[in-house]
Amino acid sequence: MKYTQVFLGLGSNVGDREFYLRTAIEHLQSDADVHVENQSAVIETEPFGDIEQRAFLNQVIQVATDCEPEQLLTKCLVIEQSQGRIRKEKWGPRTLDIDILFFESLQVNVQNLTIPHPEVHKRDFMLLPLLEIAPTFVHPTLRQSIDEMLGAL
Ligand code: PH2
Ligand code: MG
Ligand code: MG
Repeated sequence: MKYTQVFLGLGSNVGDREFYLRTAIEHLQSDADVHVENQSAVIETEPFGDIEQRAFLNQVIQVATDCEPEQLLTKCLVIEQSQGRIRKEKWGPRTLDIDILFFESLQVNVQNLTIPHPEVHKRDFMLLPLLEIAPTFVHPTLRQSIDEMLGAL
């Protein structure tokens, strides 16, 4: 069985933020098709973008999976929903956000899924945790290391 190495970005800025991140990882661990291989530290970050919201907790985890990208996305959305996420506006406050940042070096561009995550290189709250658990990873289209992307911010 071919397992793909995937990096997932977790974020929460509503309610018991630590609980939501921990529960997200537990859900992924209990999924037979997903193996959680590494976890960054949890960091508290100022809201990025034009939003006045509570600070986020962010974390990046590495998983190995034999799922296709869209299957994995569906699993992530189901977990978000199980944690009470309600989507009203884009970039609204969220109990739990699980974003696929990288799916090894694969590129995906379908309606609701773009991989690599189109903003990953602009977001220190994704790059700093990535630097911790995947310092040698190179962005498959930008061809920049995590270090280089952080340096460009
Ligand atoms: N997610 C967003 C928008 N802004 N800011 C921080 N600090 N952390 C996030 O996870 C985040 C954000 C949209 O997904
Ligand atoms: Mg997000
Ligand atoms: Mg998301």
